[in-house]
Amino acid sequence: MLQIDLISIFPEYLAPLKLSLLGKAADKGLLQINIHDLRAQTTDVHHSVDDTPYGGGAGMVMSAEPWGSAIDQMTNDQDQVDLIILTPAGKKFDQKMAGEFAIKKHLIFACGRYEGIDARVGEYYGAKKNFTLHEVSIGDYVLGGGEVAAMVIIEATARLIAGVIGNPDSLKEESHSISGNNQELLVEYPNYTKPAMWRGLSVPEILLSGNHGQIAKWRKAQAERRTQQLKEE
Ligand code: JD8
Repeated sequence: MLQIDLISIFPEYLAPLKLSLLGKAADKGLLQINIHDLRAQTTDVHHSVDDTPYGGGAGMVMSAEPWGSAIDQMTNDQDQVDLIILTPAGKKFDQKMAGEFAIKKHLIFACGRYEGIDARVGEYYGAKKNFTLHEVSIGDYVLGGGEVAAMVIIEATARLIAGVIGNPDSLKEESHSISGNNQELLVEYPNYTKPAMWRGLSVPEILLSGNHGQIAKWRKAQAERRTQQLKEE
């Protein structure tokens, strides 16, 4: 069972993780999602979590402590932990990384705000033998914090866990998971459903033919065409 812990100063932002597919998966005991308020780990009367940056500059940086006590509280020196610090300067998340996270035992997501988290938090846990540190970004645009990124990663990861999505076959033919001629990952082919005619638009004849061999060939060709098109854009 995959244990997922998330730490944030806006825990309510992460509440959607308890809904629908992930909520049901947690009910089925396929994964466990725990959401933690960083301020619960602060000891000062103002529950402060940030301070001015050494070396000057705009904005505030998140202090290393309470992150230390928050992470220590949910880990020990034995059990393997994968600590994911979200940052726009991180390694780009993709389907391959989702597959790697889906077979882990314990994922901790550090969802920062302000200008980010004091870099020594990653340095400290990156040096611990039972920790693997992942500094991850979901894309080349700037968000206000790590919460949304963590939810994207958890949605993409959790649905790869056996039993989370109803029909595992649908995983096989998904974007970024079907391979083309030279094993390159393809995006999905276009899908259609009833009615056969909608606002004057018809469904490609081949899909109504019942000829599954020809349909599979057509779908692969569509996936390759769209993949190539995206490359040229
Ligand atoms: C974590 C604080 C905000 C970022 C000053 C705006 C991921 N793909 C992504 N884009 N942005 C993030 C991200 C942004 C974050 C934090 C992740 C913590 N911020 C900062 C630097 C500029 N503000 C992200 N994953």
